[in-house]
Amino acid sequence: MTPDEILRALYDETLVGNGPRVLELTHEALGMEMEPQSLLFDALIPSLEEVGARFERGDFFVPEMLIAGKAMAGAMEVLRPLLADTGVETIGKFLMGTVKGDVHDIGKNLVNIMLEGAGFEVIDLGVQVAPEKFVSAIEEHQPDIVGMSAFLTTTMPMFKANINALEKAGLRNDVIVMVGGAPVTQEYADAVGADGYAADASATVKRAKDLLHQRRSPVPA
Ligand code: B12
Repeated sequence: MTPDEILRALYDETLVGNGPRVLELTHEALGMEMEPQSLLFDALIPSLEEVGARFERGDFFVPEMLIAGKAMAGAMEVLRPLLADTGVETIGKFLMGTVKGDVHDIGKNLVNIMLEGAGFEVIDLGVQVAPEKFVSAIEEHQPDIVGMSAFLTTTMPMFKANINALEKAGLRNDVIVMVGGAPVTQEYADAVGADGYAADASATVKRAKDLLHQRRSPVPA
């Protein structure tokens, strides 16, 4: 197969949730020295976008979304070490979780991989993370940045609930809060009082580094 044929097949097989074939194609692509980033951005992510579009049109239902998500997650496990292993020094601690009520974790996991690749130590609290859990994990791990992921318009309000919980626990000024996820916008992030927002994993890395830099070397008054 040519690289273009592999990308096309990865897209198609992810779309129909054929996990074993997606894994095979991923290994085949890496064997041909194709870039892991290309597999992600030229096949796997566009395929999940199409899954979402079909779900919205009523052509796909939850089971189709689920198997497509699983197929992508399988490929990501193979790609993870290649994307994250850059041997760079630790530049900061990032605590990450998907908010309460929300089980979407593929976007969050991708952000984690990129952050690790950029030198962040990432502590992943998983999905359905309640405000109390964010609070206790901040107390335990003392991260520089807390990331909250939400993929549903109905769970986005948890950002505000989490931030309120941090305020109540007296922790709000100790951490930088970043929010993200498919339906989240910069306006929404501003409205809930987050310090940062980013639309994708590479923008998250850049924004996280900028925010950390600002925090560590504040502009003199
Ligand atoms: C796969 C999937 C599922 C899987 C999730 C599997 C998993 N382990 O994650 C399953 C089947 C479980 C699922 C369930 C549901 N889903 Co769903 N799902 C999707 C789908 C198709 C893909 C999501 C995804 O992983 N995308 C791939 C990643 C890479 O997305 P990404 O946005 O590019 O990620 C980047 C950014 O968001 C950002 N980012 C992410 N997190 C963070 C965090 C921080 C801090 C920062 C800075 C940045 C950041 O960086 C990421 C990487 O570049 C989307 C469609 C879509 N277009 O999003 C629907 C979608 C999100 N789901 C939707 C719905 C409605 C549901 C259900 C309610 C369906 C139902 N009736 O049960 C349930 C809810 C379950 C729950 N309580 O959470 C809707 C949400 C609509 C809305 N606006 O609220 C969508 C948009 C589909 C649609 N078009 O209607 N879903």
